[in-house]
Amino acid sequence: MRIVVLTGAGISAESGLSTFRDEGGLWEGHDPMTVATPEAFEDDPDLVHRFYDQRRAALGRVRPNAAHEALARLGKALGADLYLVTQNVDDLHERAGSPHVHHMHGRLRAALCQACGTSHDWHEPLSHRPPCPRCLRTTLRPDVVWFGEVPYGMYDIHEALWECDLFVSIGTSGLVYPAAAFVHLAAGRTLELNLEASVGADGFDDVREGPATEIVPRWVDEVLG
Ligand code: BJW
Repeated sequence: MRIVVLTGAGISAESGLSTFRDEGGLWEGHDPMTVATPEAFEDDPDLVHRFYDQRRAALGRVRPNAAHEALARLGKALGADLYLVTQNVDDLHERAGSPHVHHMHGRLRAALCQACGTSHDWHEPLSHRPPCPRCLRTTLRPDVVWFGEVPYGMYDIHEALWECDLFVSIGTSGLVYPAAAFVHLAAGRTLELNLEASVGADGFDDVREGPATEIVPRWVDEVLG
């Protein structure tokens, strides 16, 4: 059985990382959505760098939870039959042991040089404008996908959706496209796992509600029999 799993901020919530739109999602009094745009970066790069530096630093203080671990178990059992795509820029799937993770909205632990286009693994702050290790210009930005930019690897995702027997969406509000439309592109059955049904829940064949650390391991156990 070929399965595509899409994850969103809700899967990392119980690890201690804030979601974007749930209560308490404010950052320094800003709606996080207002800093996740190229225009915000152009207008106030210090503010945007600070936002991402804080989130990158927070990764060192959190750990994968039972939901990430269950998906890693599924990935090891299914091999190429599991396509795991995440909107999250954290690295908790990798740290839980998932063999392949497609980060459609980029990664916090990567910096993209706007001058030479190179993406570098990056664990340090960017606020102090370090030089690009390749071209030495001080033009690094977080290698994440902001509104108005094209998510990474869309062709591969579409291909996986067209060929899947099951599409499972975990912990995402269904408010951000193109991820919100994946349910309509999936060839197979569709299942939503969320703390509470999302705005797009009507588009799924089945919906299960509850915290990810409970409902994801339960679903994985069912799949693995
Ligand atoms: C739990 C839980 C627990 C909590 N257990 N669950 C069509 C129609 C309308 C608009 C558009 C459209 N197509 C494109 C657009 C424009 C735009 C868009 O979608 N705008 C909307 C606001 C309307 N989209 C874009 O600009 C995208 N680009 C694009 O479309 O390019 C064109 C193109 C596409 C494809 C091919 C060719 C061309 C880019 C979108 C980039 C989004 N970037 C961000 C920031 C990334 C960097 C960063 O992290 O800072 O991505 S925004 C932010 O939202 C982030 C997230 O990945 C994304 C989704 O958020 P998510 O994960 O759903 O989090 P929340 O907070 O919204 O929800 C949390 C959920 O968890 C809730 O449901 C809770 O219930 C649940 N939960 N605790 C289980 N314990």
